[in-house]
Amino acid sequence: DGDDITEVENYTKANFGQRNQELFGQAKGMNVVYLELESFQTFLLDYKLHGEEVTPFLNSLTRDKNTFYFPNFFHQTAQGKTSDSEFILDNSLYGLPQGAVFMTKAQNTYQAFPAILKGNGYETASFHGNYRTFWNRENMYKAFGYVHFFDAEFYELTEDNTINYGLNDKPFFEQSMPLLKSMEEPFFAKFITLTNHHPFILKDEDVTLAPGDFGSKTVNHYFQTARYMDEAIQQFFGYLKESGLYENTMVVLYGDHYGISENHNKAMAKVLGKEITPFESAQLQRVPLFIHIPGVEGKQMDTYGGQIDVRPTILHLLGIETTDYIEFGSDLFSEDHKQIVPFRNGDFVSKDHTFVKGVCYDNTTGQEIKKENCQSSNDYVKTTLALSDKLVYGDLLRFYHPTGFTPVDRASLDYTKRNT
Ligand code: GP9
Ligand code: MN
Repeated sequence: DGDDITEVENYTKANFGQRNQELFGQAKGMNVVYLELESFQTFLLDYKLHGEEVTPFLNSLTRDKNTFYFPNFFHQTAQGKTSDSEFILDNSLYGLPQGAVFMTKAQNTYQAFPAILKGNGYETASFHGNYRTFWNRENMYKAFGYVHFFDAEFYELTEDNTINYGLNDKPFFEQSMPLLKSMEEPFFAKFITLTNHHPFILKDEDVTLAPGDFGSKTVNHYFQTARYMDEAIQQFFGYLKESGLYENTMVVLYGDHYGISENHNKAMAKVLGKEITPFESAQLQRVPLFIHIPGVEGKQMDTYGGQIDVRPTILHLLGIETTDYIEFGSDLFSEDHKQIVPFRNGDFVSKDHTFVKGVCYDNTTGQEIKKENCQSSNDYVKTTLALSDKLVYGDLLRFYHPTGFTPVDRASLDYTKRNT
């Protein structure tokens, strides 16, 4: 009820909300493109297979002058996989410990990123080469206020250009361009890639890298589909330039969740040249985050953070105040950003420590240390997850009315056709 939302509000306002004054508004009025990189883990970056870079384009982006690259960024998803990552990014709330929040809590009230941007004059859309019912996206996107959902129905799918869950990334981006160009600027456009998805298969003609030889078919082929995605993204950047949108568009790229599970630890030990201990397993939950803003000087940001922190970070870059919203993450550029990254199961990685299955590790040595070292961070993680869950389970945002926010009118949204 009202008391519960006040408890959550007091907590998030006391803990988060800080900003970096210099970067606030640096991307004001720009288009925003999100590129969700399916199953992409950070270890792929700058990895060499058979002496070759696996992802040359993304590698170059880590050193690009207009890009902030975060090597210590982690996914925080659980059973909801891709949908969890979408939930966390669009709301700065955690997914649920069991099941997928997209499936079970789509009737809740949210004050999500697309709805906030709409209120700031943006046209909003999600683009994806699978059908709108998958992960219950159709219903959850209405709750988030996406005006358009360009799902598989809006693309030409053939036997030849689909694998696995849907349209391959290259034709996906190619066919997305007319839709993107038809949008009113400024726009927010989220593209969810697909090809780099388990079991990581490609048509022969799309293979440009020999498979790995690590004793796991999954791991061996992962490098090939990651290469394909890298090429697709490079092409997309080319399309943005050709269309004239590039200079006025901030592009945010992030990994949704791991691609290689712990079942492949033996192969991963060969890939990385070290044993995959529980400590290393936690480190492997790194996924990349890139924020590319033409005209703004970027750099490598060693800050520890997670998907929960993306929304406040991006809103601040756009010059949009977040103090009226309930958010469980904080601006990655703020001095006060807590460098503690909760995982959904209560484990965490912080700047100094890693806490897995009740054991505290020192990040620099990877050695077990006294549990007390992890105590204060552990308390924080427990509280923050519990309060986020309280909000989601209780549908508490229905009692919360941010100043200047226009609630979403779901009934006006129909993704079977193009909304106007
Ligand atoms: C399906 C795609 C993959 O549309 O987003 O979902 P995942 O299996 O990664 O959760
Ligand atoms: Mn996924």
